[in-house]
Amino acid sequence: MHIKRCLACLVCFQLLTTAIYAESASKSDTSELIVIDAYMPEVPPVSRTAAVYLKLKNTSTSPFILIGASTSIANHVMIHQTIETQDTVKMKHQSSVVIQAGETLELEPGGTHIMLMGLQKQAIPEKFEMNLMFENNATQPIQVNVRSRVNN
Ligand SMILES: [Cu+2]
Repeated sequence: MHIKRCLACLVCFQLLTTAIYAESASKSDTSELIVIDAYMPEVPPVSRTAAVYLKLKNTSTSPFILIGASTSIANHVMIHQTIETQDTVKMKHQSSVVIQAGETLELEPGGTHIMLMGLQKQAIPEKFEMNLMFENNATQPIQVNVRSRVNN
């Protein structure tokens, strides 16, 4: 009898955790976030860093907050902001970027970008996978095209 009750508890507990998981999964839905033209300008083979630019269109009614990204071709990925003063260009780490409901955020040269650091030494492919991370455990896998500097 005691064992039976324990089993019932276990089943109940599993149902509960499944329900909690399902709820958080619906919050992490990024289907209403459209990624447009994600690209990385080609860098020389000796370079250990590169920038990724893209547009993020939020077609939902609530904001998305980009908090980071990851990719297998770099050891470390950060959100950076370019700050231009009279004679210097600096890059500053930014912990998050908000994409407001209905807005399109442009990560473009001279502004906010995704910085790849510790690039892997093997040749960088023409396109690679990156995973965007948002608040509420939301993620969005994207494909980044490497863009030749000569042709563009
Ligand atoms: Cu940077």
